[in-house]
Amino acid sequence: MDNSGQEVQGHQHQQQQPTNVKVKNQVEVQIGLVGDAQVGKTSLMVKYVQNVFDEEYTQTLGVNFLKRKVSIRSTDIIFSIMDLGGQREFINMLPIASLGSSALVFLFDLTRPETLTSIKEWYRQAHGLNERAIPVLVGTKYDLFVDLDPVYQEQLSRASMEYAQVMDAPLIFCSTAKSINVQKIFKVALAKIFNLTLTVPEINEIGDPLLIYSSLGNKRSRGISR
Ligand SMILES: Nc1nc2c(ncn2[C@@H]2O[C@H](COP(=O)(O)OP(=O)(O)O)[C@@H](O)[C@H]2O)c(=O)[nH]1
Ligand SMILES: [Mg+2]
Repeated sequence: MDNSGQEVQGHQHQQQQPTNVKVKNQVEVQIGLVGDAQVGKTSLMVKYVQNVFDEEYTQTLGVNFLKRKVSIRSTDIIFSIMDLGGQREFINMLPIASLGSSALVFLFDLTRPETLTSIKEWYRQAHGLNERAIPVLVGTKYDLFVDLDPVYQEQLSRASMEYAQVMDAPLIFCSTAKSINVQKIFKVALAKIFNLTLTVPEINEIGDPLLIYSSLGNKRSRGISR
Protein backbone atom coordinates (compact mmCIF):
# COMPACT_ATOMS: atom_id res chain seq x y z
CA MET A 1 0.00 0.00 0.00
CA ASP A 2 2.80 2.38 0.75
CA ASN A 3 5.01 2.29 -2.33
CA SER A 4 3.38 5.31 -3.86
CA GLY A 5 6.30 7.60 -3.19
CA GLN A 6 8.52 5.76 -5.63
CA GLU A 7 7.83 7.91 -8.64
CA VAL A 8 8.44 11.14 -6.80
CA GLN A 9 12.00 12.36 -6.48
CA GLY A 10 13.22 15.27 -4.46
CA HIS A 11 15.24 18.04 -6.06
CA GLN A 12 16.89 19.09 -2.91
CA HIS A 13 19.68 17.55 -0.98
CA GLN A 14 18.81 15.66 2.13
CA GLN A 15 19.48 17.49 5.31
CA GLN A 16 22.61 16.29 6.99
CA GLN A 17 21.91 13.72 9.62
CA PRO A 18 24.17 11.55 11.75
CA THR A 19 24.72 8.37 9.73
CA ASN A 20 24.23 6.06 12.67
CA VAL A 21 20.82 7.40 13.61
CA LYS A 22 17.72 6.82 11.52
CA VAL A 23 15.63 9.94 11.70
CA LYS A 24 12.27 10.06 10.01
CA ASN A 25 10.91 13.48 9.30
CA GLN A 26 7.18 13.69 9.40
CA VAL A 27 5.10 16.17 7.45
CA GLU A 28 1.36 16.45 7.52
CA VAL A 29 -0.31 17.56 4.30
CA GLN A 30 -3.98 18.41 4.12
CA ILE A 31 -5.80 17.87 0.86
CA GLY A 32 -9.35 19.14 0.38
CA LEU A 33 -11.78 17.48 -2.04
CA VAL A 34 -14.28 19.91 -3.54
CA GLY A 35 -17.12 19.54 -6.04
CA ASP A 36 -20.84 18.93 -6.56
CA ALA A 37 -22.77 16.16 -4.82
CA GLN A 38 -22.41 12.70 -6.34
CA VAL A 39 -19.27 13.41 -8.36
CA GLY A 40 -17.37 10.75 -6.40
CA LYS A 41 -15.46 12.61 -3.68
CA THR A 42 -16.09 10.17 -0.86
CA SER A 43 -15.50 7.19 -3.14
CA LEU A 44 -12.15 8.59 -4.23
CA MET A 45 -11.02 9.29 -0.68
CA VAL A 46 -12.03 5.84 0.56
CA LYS A 47 -10.46 4.14 -2.47
CA TYR A 48 -7.17 5.98 -2.03
CA VAL A 49 -6.93 5.40 1.70
CA GLN A 50 -8.52 1.96 2.08
CA ASN A 51 -8.38 0.59 -1.47
CA VAL A 52 -12.09 -0.21 -1.42
CA PHE A 53 -14.76 0.76 -3.94
CA ASP A 54 -18.16 -0.17 -2.61
CA GLU A 55 -21.11 2.19 -2.81
CA GLU A 56 -22.95 0.83 0.20
CA TYR A 57 -19.83 0.77 2.32
CA THR A 58 -18.93 4.33 1.36
CA GLN A 59 -22.38 5.60 2.23
CA THR A 60 -22.63 3.85 5.57
CA LEU A 61 -19.11 4.85 6.51
CA GLY A 62 -20.24 8.46 6.82
CA VAL A 63 -16.70 9.81 7.07
CA ASN A 64 -15.46 13.06 5.66
CA PHE A 65 -11.88 12.82 6.81
CA LEU A 66 -9.27 10.08 6.34
CA LYS A 67 -5.51 9.85 6.72
CA ARG A 68 -2.88 7.92 4.82
CA LYS A 69 0.85 7.72 5.28
CA VAL A 70 3.24 7.74 2.32
CA SER A 71 7.03 7.51 2.67
CA ILE A 72 9.43 9.38 0.43
CA ARG A 73 13.05 8.70 1.29
CA SER A 74 13.48 9.71 4.92
CA THR A 75 10.20 11.55 5.15
CA ASP A 76 6.79 10.27 6.16
CA ILE A 77 4.05 12.28 4.52
CA ILE A 78 0.76 12.06 6.36
CA PHE A 79 -2.04 12.91 3.97
CA SER A 80 -5.14 14.24 5.70
CA ILE A 81 -7.85 14.08 3.10
CA MET A 82 -10.99 16.08 3.70
CA ASP A 83 -14.15 15.38 1.78
CA LEU A 84 -16.18 18.55 1.78
CA GLY A 85 -19.58 17.19 0.87
CA GLY A 86 -21.38 18.69 -2.10
CA GLN A 87 -24.75 19.85 -0.88
CA ARG A 88 -25.44 23.47 -1.48
CA GLU A 89 -25.48 24.39 2.19
CA PHE A 90 -22.04 22.97 2.47
CA ILE A 91 -20.45 25.94 0.76
CA ASN A 92 -20.69 27.56 4.21
CA MET A 93 -18.26 24.97 5.50
CA LEU A 94 -15.79 25.41 2.67
CA PRO A 95 -13.46 27.58 4.79
CA ILE A 96 -12.86 24.75 7.24
CA ALA A 97 -11.26 22.56 4.63
CA SER A 98 -9.89 25.25 2.32
CA LEU A 99 -7.91 27.20 4.85
CA GLY A 100 -5.64 24.42 6.05
CA SER A 101 -5.18 22.64 2.73
CA SER A 102 -1.97 22.58 0.73
CA ALA A 103 -3.84 21.29 -2.29
CA LEU A 104 -7.46 21.48 -3.33
CA VAL A 105 -8.74 18.78 -5.64
CA PHE A 106 -11.68 20.03 -7.69
CA LEU A 107 -13.77 17.10 -8.85
CA PHE A 108 -16.36 16.92 -11.61
CA ASP A 109 -18.26 13.99 -13.10
CA LEU A 110 -17.18 13.30 -16.69
CA THR A 111 -20.69 12.07 -17.50
CA ARG A 112 -22.38 15.29 -16.23
CA PRO A 113 -20.98 18.42 -17.94
CA GLU A 114 -22.88 20.70 -15.56
CA THR A 115 -20.58 19.51 -12.78
CA LEU A 116 -17.64 20.93 -14.75
CA THR A 117 -19.47 24.25 -15.07
CA SER A 118 -19.89 24.23 -11.28
CA ILE A 119 -16.13 24.10 -10.88
CA LYS A 120 -16.02 27.82 -11.71
CA GLU A 121 -17.95 28.63 -8.55
CA TRP A 122 -16.14 26.06 -6.40
CA TYR A 123 -12.83 27.42 -7.59
CA ARG A 124 -13.82 31.03 -7.12
CA GLN A 125 -14.89 30.38 -3.55
CA ALA A 126 -12.13 28.02 -2.48
CA HIS A 127 -9.33 29.88 -4.24
CA GLY A 128 -10.61 33.11 -2.71
CA LEU A 129 -10.22 31.56 0.72
CA ASN A 130 -6.83 30.03 0.10
CA GLU A 131 -4.78 31.34 -2.82
CA ARG A 132 -1.75 29.31 -1.89
CA ALA A 133 -3.40 25.92 -2.17
CA ILE A 134 -2.40 24.00 -5.27
CA PRO A 135 -5.48 23.32 -7.39
CA VAL A 136 -5.85 19.97 -9.15
CA LEU A 137 -8.74 19.42 -11.59
CA VAL A 138 -10.09 15.87 -11.66
CA GLY A 139 -12.73 14.35 -13.95
CA THR A 140 -14.30 11.28 -12.34
CA LYS A 141 -16.05 8.11 -13.62
CA TYR A 142 -13.80 7.69 -16.63
CA ASP A 143 -15.06 4.08 -16.84
CA LEU A 144 -18.51 5.43 -17.84
CA PHE A 145 -17.17 8.35 -19.91
CA VAL A 146 -15.15 6.12 -22.20
CA ASP A 147 -18.37 4.46 -23.47
CA LEU A 148 -20.05 7.75 -24.36
CA ASP A 149 -20.25 9.36 -27.82
CA PRO A 150 -16.75 10.20 -29.08
CA VAL A 151 -17.86 13.71 -30.05
CA TYR A 152 -19.04 14.31 -26.49
CA GLN A 153 -15.77 12.89 -25.17
CA GLU A 154 -13.76 15.25 -27.33
CA GLN A 155 -15.84 18.31 -26.41
CA LEU A 156 -15.69 17.62 -22.68
CA SER A 157 -11.99 16.82 -22.79
CA ARG A 158 -11.25 20.10 -24.54
CA ALA A 159 -13.47 22.04 -22.14
CA SER A 160 -11.67 20.39 -19.20
CA MET A 161 -8.32 21.41 -20.66
CA GLU A 162 -9.52 25.00 -20.91
CA TYR A 163 -10.63 24.99 -17.29
CA ALA A 164 -7.30 23.51 -16.26
CA GLN A 165 -5.46 26.27 -18.16
CA VAL A 166 -7.47 29.03 -16.54
CA MET A 167 -7.03 27.52 -13.08
CA ASP A 168 -3.39 26.67 -13.81
CA ALA A 169 -4.21 23.25 -12.41
CA PRO A 170 -3.01 19.79 -13.42
CA LEU A 171 -5.80 17.82 -15.14
CA ILE A 172 -6.49 14.17 -14.37
CA PHE A 173 -9.30 11.88 -15.53
CA CYS A 174 -9.84 9.00 -13.14
CA SER A 175 -12.02 6.04 -12.36
CA THR A 176 -12.35 4.98 -8.78
CA ALA A 177 -14.42 1.98 -9.88
CA LYS A 178 -11.72 0.72 -12.28
CA SER A 179 -8.69 2.02 -10.37
CA ILE A 180 -7.49 4.39 -13.09
CA ASN A 181 -5.23 7.31 -12.07
CA VAL A 182 -6.38 7.27 -8.43
CA GLN A 183 -2.89 7.15 -6.88
CA LYS A 184 -1.63 9.61 -9.52
CA ILE A 185 -3.93 12.37 -8.28
CA PHE A 186 -2.17 12.39 -4.93
CA LYS A 187 1.29 11.95 -6.45
CA VAL A 188 0.74 14.97 -8.68
CA ALA A 189 -0.61 17.01 -5.75
CA LEU A 190 2.37 16.07 -3.60
CA ALA A 191 4.86 16.85 -6.37
CA LYS A 192 3.34 20.29 -6.95
CA ILE A 193 3.19 21.09 -3.24
CA PHE A 194 6.84 20.23 -2.61
CA ASN A 195 8.17 21.11 -6.05
CA LEU A 196 9.35 17.56 -6.73
CA THR A 197 10.13 15.97 -10.08
CA LEU A 198 7.49 13.50 -11.19
CA THR A 199 8.46 10.62 -13.51
CA VAL A 200 4.90 9.45 -14.22
CA PRO A 201 4.28 9.58 -18.00
CA GLU A 202 1.71 12.13 -19.11
CA ILE A 203 -1.42 11.16 -21.07
CA ASN A 204 -2.52 13.79 -23.59
CA GLU A 205 -4.60 11.90 -26.18
CA ILE A 206 -8.28 12.78 -26.31
CA GLY A 207 -10.27 9.68 -25.34
CA ASP A 208 -7.58 8.42 -22.99
CA PRO A 209 -7.61 9.00 -19.23
CA LEU A 210 -5.87 12.38 -19.36
CA LEU A 211 -2.95 13.05 -17.05
CA ILE A 212 -1.51 16.48 -17.77
CA TYR A 213 0.66 18.15 -15.20
CA SER A 214 4.06 19.31 -16.40
CA SER A 215 2.84 22.49 -18.12
CA LEU A 216 0.31 23.29 -15.40
CA GLY A 217 0.52 24.49 -11.82
CA ASN A 218 4.02 25.98 -12.10
CA LYS A 219 3.33 29.68 -12.56
CA ARG A 220 2.70 30.88 -9.07
CA SER A 221 4.72 30.13 -6.01
CA ARG A 222 2.31 28.18 -3.92
CA GLY A 223 2.20 25.26 -1.56
CA ILE A 224 3.12 25.10 2.08
CA SER A 225 6.01 27.05 3.44
CA ARG A 226 9.09 25.11 4.43
N1 LIG B 1 -19.02 4.09 -12.45
C1 LIG B 1 -18.45 4.80 -11.46
N2 LIG B 1 -19.20 5.25 -10.44
C2 LIG B 1 -18.58 5.96 -9.47
C3 LIG B 1 -17.19 6.24 -9.51
N3 LIG B 1 -16.87 6.99 -8.42
C4 LIG B 1 -18.02 7.13 -7.72
N4 LIG B 1 -19.06 6.53 -8.35
C5 LIG B 1 -20.47 6.46 -7.91
O1 LIG B 1 -20.99 7.78 -7.89
C6 LIG B 1 -21.90 7.96 -6.83
C7 LIG B 1 -21.48 9.13 -5.95
O2 LIG B 1 -20.26 8.83 -5.30
P1 LIG B 1 -19.83 9.54 -3.94
O3 LIG B 1 -18.44 9.13 -3.65
O4 LIG B 1 -20.85 9.28 -2.88
O5 LIG B 1 -19.91 11.07 -4.38
P2 LIG B 1 -19.80 12.38 -3.48
O6 LIG B 1 -21.19 12.85 -3.22
O7 LIG B 1 -19.05 13.36 -4.33
O8 LIG B 1 -19.05 12.03 -2.23
C8 LIG B 1 -21.92 6.63 -6.07
O9 LIG B 1 -23.01 5.89 -6.57
C9 LIG B 1 -20.61 5.99 -6.48
O10 LIG B 1 -20.67 4.59 -6.40
C10 LIG B 1 -16.42 5.75 -10.62
O11 LIG B 1 -15.21 5.92 -10.76
N5 LIG B 1 -17.12 5.04 -11.57
MG1 LIG C 1 -19.67 12.30 -0.22
